[in-house]
Amino acid sequence: MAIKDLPREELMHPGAGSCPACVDLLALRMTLKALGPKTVLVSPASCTASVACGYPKSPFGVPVLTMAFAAGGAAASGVVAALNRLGEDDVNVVVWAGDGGTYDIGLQSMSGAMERGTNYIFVCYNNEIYSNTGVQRSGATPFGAWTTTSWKGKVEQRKDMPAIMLAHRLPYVATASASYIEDLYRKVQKARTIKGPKYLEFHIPCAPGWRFPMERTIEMGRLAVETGAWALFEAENGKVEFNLRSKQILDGKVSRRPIEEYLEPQGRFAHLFRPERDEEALAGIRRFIDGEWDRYHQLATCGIAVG
Ligand SMILES: Cc1ncc(C[n+]2csc(CCOP(=O)(O)OP(=O)(O)O)c2C)c(N)n1
Ligand code: SF4
Repeated sequence: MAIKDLPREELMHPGAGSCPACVDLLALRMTLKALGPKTVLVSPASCTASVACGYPKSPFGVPVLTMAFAAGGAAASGVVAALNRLGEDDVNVVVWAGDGGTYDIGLQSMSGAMERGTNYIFVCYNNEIYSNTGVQRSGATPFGAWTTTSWKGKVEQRKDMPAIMLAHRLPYVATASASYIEDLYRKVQKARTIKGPKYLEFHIPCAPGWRFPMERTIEMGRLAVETGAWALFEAENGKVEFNLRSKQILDGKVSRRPIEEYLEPQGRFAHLFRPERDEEALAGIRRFIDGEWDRYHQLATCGIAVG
């Protein structure tokens, strides 16, 4: 679907108290367009929750349950159980959590809800940091990135949460990016039609947290995909298919752009380039991304059995 054909109805209204150019809220606005008004949002502590709970100025046109940081999956289980009791079987229940609320503190309640087969969509908007509390590292922060708790650059690699979700044998797992909004919209629409637990993860460049000019936000998301730092794929019943540019890279039709094109414009990686280039760290990042693409080849060939 082209952007001009998206539904006109807005379920997120102007005046939201996020940073200017925040694509977390762009992705959420598009998600609500794809799901429609019969949707309940569960929002664990995060930037989104801060925007949601500024009563009476909440911008959302759907009910929002702001929730304790760790409890996204558990709260969604409760909402789904209540709706079932009421006989309401056409309401979308969506957790909208940051990477902190997904990869780290929210992991056990999300994993439990997935394992119980809860009929809901868990969206991780991954800005690769705890942004709401001032840019701390998370399990999704990439190697080498500056944060206030990794001020010499993070020394660990990020977790692979989509793979952890694939190992839960979910009927639908997909990654997307706020910079490829039609693809993101399509994946939300697909998740809506599938019964059971669905996991979506959206790549969300964050200008203040990653330290780049806000007008480059969409470009930064595209560079992540074009350099292979972020991959777009979806897995229905364990069968993995890569999408758009990521598919072209996987099929060998285009090459990945040099990773430096993505890293260098971001202040969080400035120490890798100035006062002089840290060739060892950059080579480590290149090796890691190469390894990720070797695994993507295997995933696309073998998939994950669901049963
Ligand atoms: C148990 C608990 N610890 C810490 C906090 C403080 N806190 C609120 S939001 C937040 C960061 C959330 O990070 P993330 O989930 O990545 O979302 P983002 O802020 O990036 O939108 C933290 C640490 C909290 N609310 N509850
Ligand atoms: S800190 Fe980042 S994720 Fe949070 S509101 Fe600002 S731009 Fe959005």
